[in-house]
Amino acid sequence: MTENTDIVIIGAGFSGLYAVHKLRETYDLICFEAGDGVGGTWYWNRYPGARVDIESVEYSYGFDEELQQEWKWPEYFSAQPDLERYANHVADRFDLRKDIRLSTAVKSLHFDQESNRWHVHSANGDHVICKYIVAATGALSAPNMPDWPGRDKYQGEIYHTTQWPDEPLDLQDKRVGIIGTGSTSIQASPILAERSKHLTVFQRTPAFSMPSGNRPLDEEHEREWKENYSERRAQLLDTYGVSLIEYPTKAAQECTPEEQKAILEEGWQSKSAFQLMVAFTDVMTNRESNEVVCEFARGKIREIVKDPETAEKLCPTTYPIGAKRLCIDNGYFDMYNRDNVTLVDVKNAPITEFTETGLKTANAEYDLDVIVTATGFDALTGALTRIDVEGVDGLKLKEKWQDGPTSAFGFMVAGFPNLFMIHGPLSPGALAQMITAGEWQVDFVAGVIDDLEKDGYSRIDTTEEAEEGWAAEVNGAASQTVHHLAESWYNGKNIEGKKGGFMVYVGGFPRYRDLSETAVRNDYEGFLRS
Ligand code: NA7
Repeated sequence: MTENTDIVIIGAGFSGLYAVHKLRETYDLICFEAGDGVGGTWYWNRYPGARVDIESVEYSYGFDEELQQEWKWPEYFSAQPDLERYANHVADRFDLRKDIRLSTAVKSLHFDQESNRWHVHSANGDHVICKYIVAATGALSAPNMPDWPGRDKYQGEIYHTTQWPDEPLDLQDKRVGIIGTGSTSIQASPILAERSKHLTVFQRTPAFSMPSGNRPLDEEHEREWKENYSERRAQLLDTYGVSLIEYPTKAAQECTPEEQKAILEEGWQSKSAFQLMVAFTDVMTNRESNEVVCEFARGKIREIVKDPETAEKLCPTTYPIGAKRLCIDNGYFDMYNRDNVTLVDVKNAPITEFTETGLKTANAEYDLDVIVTATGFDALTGALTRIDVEGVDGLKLKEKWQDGPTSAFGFMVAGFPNLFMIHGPLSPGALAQMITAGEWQVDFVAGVIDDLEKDGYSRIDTTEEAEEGWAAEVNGAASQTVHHLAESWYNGKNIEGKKGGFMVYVGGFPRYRDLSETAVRNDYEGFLRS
């Protein structure tokens, strides 16, 4: 059966849920969600230790005053079950489920340029014709699973951290191997080490990490936030959506070594995630200042990890701090002082294959009962390129993006009319606070759709010139920072063969908003309406 609606929303994560709430005030819509529950990232990532790295009082919705007053977060940095509970609460409270089809992955999106309508097919056989697509598909939702040979012959259990089983795993007598040392592994490993007989960590690139300072949410702190929520939410949009950081006034070189040390020590103890990245005004823009912070963070690793050889292996030396996502941990480095944890370097001796009993690297074999792949994501583009998206004249999104993603303001791609991305490639999404920034993006898209309807247009597209202009803005901003000096999911270098440059806009959320809103105000400069 073919159905007709105004808007199809893809994804019932935090942005998708808000898009359902916002857009159905005016339009008919259907939201497709691949998972069998809502919450997106916080539905899929249920590995032990999964926890947000931004304080929950701000990493939460601001669109409804009663919701934000009534909801109580138990901790400063919420664990996955609390975030999933919150997503479910929001879905129920605003009666969103009636427009959401769970367990329904979108398989293809084809644009019919005669009727200016999208044809949406799901893996379950749904066929929906709609005018607009809102792709709230998530920046980190397409898992990366390196395809070493021999997976079929391995007799043990394998779990990607995004596909963790619902039932608790009994690991007590098991030898567990975890591949990867990004944020996910840094959160999961200390817990796996406690629960298993032995944990082997396979590390390709060591990570910078600082203690999260997680603790039960202080009532005074909560009250203070709740009393000032409206003002605070507005302020969040003037930063990256993270207000709890203390912003510095001095560059590293303006401080004596003693002052530097005192500031960094305070940052480390600050109980505020990411403080090291802004310890000085120029940490993210000046390589020398950045190195001061790197050396401080390495010093902490050497202090915590008792075995000097392991400590050295854990010290990042090949990229600036903050250039890859800074990790936040609860006892990660200390874990290496346990007798049942081994660190294996797979940079110099890479993993080559699965064996019947475990993993083989270029110089050794490891027997493992359970292998955990904490190998990250085909970030920013993967969720959409894994769908067959076809725009005008048979143009496939995957082909259009084969040398790297293009977009105007991270929300539209030339040749794919009426398709709007939330947190798309080249938007600030992945480096902003994603709930607040997502609410802003959904409101912005809703405004564009309202304008089109009001003015009687049936189609909006952007142009290649606009995409080139935006690419120049994105690259210009990235080149001012140290971000381009690391290989990470920000630039796709974590995926073998993935092309393209830096995929996140780091020119600041206020500038992003200003440029996007100015384009709209200037009669949709860079866009074609018909
Ligand atoms: P990340 O940060 O991309 O980390 C993935 C890890 O997996 C990282 O250490 C990778 O090493 C490692 N990896 C990936 N492929 C391989 C292969 N083939 N061999 C060995 N090691 C490999 O993903 P996370 O899930 O930890 O975090 C993603 C984001 O979620 C995070 O930034 C937060 O925003 C939340 P590499 O560093 O590429 O050498």
